[in-house]
Amino acid sequence: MDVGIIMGSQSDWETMRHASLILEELGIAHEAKVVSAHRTPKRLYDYATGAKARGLKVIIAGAGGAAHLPGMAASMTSLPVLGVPVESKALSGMDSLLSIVQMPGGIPVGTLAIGKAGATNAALLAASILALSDDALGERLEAWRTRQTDNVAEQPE
Ligand code: RP5
Repeated sequence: MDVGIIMGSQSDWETMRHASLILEELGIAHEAKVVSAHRTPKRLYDYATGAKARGLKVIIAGAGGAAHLPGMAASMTSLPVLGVPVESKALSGMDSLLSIVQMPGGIPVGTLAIGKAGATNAALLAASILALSDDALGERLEAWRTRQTDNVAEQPE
């Protein structure tokens, strides 16, 4: 398992499934789990402290509101942690974004855009990281990017 996707709630899956879809397309082994910093802190501790030993190479963490999951995961592992701010009902994800991006110096979280775009890009960034030591994946990633370019029509209709 190369990539672990974790999210603060079942309700985050609608956003985080887009990360899973991209990883699937690129043939990257991954898992997805609900791990809440607030509601299941022991699950988070066990997940983050055990991630490296289990062979995970990148963690993608999505949460909304007071979104402490990515930062707390990053505090317990030196694996790269990519944070996805989930669009919240009350503040449209601004709360999620600011609480994920404003980490203190020393504990990095690579923070992506709010919502679907962030989940998609977290998976693509994870792929780029993994491709540094996996040429075949690098080729699949290049092919994915080429297909995307080829799919942009010159005319709007
Ligand atoms: C956060 O609170 C979760 O990451 C989710 O985005 C948000 C709402 O969770 P639910 O009330 O839908 O479970 O912890």
